[in-house]
Amino acid sequence: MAEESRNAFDAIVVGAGFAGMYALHKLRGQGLRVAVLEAGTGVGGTWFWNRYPGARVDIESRDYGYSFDPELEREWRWSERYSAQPELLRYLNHVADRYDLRRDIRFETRVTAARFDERGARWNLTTERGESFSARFVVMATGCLSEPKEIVFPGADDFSGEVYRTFDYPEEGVDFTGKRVAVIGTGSSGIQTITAIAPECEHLTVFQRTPNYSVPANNRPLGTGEQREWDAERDAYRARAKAEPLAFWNDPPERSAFEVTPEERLQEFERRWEFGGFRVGGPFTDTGVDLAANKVLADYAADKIRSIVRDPAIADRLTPKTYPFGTKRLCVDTGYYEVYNRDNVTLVDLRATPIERITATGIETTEREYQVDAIVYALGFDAMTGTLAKLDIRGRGGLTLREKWADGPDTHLGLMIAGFPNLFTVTGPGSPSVLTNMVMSIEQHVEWIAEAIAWLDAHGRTTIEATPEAEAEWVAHVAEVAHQTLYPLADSWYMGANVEGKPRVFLPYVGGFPAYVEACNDAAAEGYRAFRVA
Ligand code: N01
Repeated sequence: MAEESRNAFDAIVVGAGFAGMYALHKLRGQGLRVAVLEAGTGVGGTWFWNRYPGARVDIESRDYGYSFDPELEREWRWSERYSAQPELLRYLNHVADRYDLRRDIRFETRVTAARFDERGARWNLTTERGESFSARFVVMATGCLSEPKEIVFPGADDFSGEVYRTFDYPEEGVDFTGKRVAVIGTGSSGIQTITAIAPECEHLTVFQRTPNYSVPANNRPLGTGEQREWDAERDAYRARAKAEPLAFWNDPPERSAFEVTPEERLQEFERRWEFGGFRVGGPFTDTGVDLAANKVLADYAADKIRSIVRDPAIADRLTPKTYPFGTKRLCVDTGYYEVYNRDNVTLVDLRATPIERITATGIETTEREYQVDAIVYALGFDAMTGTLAKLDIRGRGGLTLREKWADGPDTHLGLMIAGFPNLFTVTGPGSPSVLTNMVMSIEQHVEWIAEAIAWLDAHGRTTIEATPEAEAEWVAHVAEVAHQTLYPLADSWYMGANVEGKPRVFLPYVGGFPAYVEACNDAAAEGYRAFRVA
């Protein structure tokens, strides 16, 4: 068979993480000829790449697994309340085996370009190795946090020691015993890395530009009894979770912070802190939308930092002051602040003393040089749009996605883009994605996409794409609901503010999972009127 027909598919899925794996399973089950193109050597997406020490999910294991097959849920046993990266990767490999996914996944196949051929109504894809593929449908399952930020420090290439990035940390791990190590960046990846490696380094120097709020995970082993109880109530639990804005049960607040006495407020904060995780972030109905309510929560968190960190000057440096609580992604930790009570850990405040350059032997700030043997960069990602904009994706008239999104990512429902027919994005900008349980959002997207494809075929249609009008309306709605919250006040990756030159646009949809699902279901129920179907 010629390469042309061998590599011609009904649908090509890009990426073999949670989203791509389910898209393959779902579309293949619908009778389509599907291939998944994956840059890595294995399945797992985020959990394949991010193997840094301490990497662990921040949503409880009970929620962070597929729900599409109750049998899969019943047969898998998580060992901890919050799963660590190796266990998540084992789970995803188990899923790949259980549904025989690997036979349709091409590993080490990095897509570099996708062009829409208007006459043939097909997408032509090219890979880094120069292979060509074509398909009627393309499902971009490329993840929200998959394009790491560049290392921009002058002299970075001159460093003669070891260099690591949290994003593509060595699979075999690194032994830092007896070494002086620097970590730059204190987001979730930095915080988990710092907590994990501090005890083993001879000395650890943390370079912090903006402190993050971090709350305890209160992680613990899970008993089989507990998991059997979950099995019994599984259907009701999943239904309840999907009715929540975050698509997981987060003990939603019922009262305003000012409807209760200060003592009751403190009690509620403490109850949530003891429980751990994201529940700390939503104790009252108004902490996410009202600055005064937010401040009482921020003050409580600052007190907690002061109560843990013995040196008041370090505690102060670790306390966020430039944005409301929860408007940057909350970190969920296991002993993070305690790290700063160790004698072998130094915290450098880069706002006070910025990095001037990396030297052959260390990191030079405006104050002094820190000699280190290894640097771990935890600088974050060009989130939600970076991976897609980096690819050479061309739709109708040769328009590139990069050009189309120059002022911000326009999509309808985070699923489709006007001018890019039959190209679907899973958890794209404008979808709730990173503000929800990603796995539930992924399942909902994949199911919507599969249904749209089935509808097209059943109605003898060839292409579907968002209309510019529907797209403009959705983009305005996404911005409107974001601006009803405090989120836009932070220079976060949610706002695109962590990447120089990126438009300042709130990227995910904050209106909540149920409202979003309703919008998607309505779009399908009304015969895809908000889409151009041909
Ligand atoms: O990235 P980040 P991340 N000079 O962008 C600093 C998910 N996740 O990989 O805030 C100096 O949060 C930057 O400083 P600033 C989760 O959704 C989940 O840690 O820009 N510093 C910041 O401190 C998370 O939110 C899990 O001032 C620079 C850090 O680098 C998302 O992934 C675990 C700098 C980047 O933090 C991203 O997290 C890990 C510079 N030039 C990740 N550039 C869990 O499930 C950047 N920084 C628990």
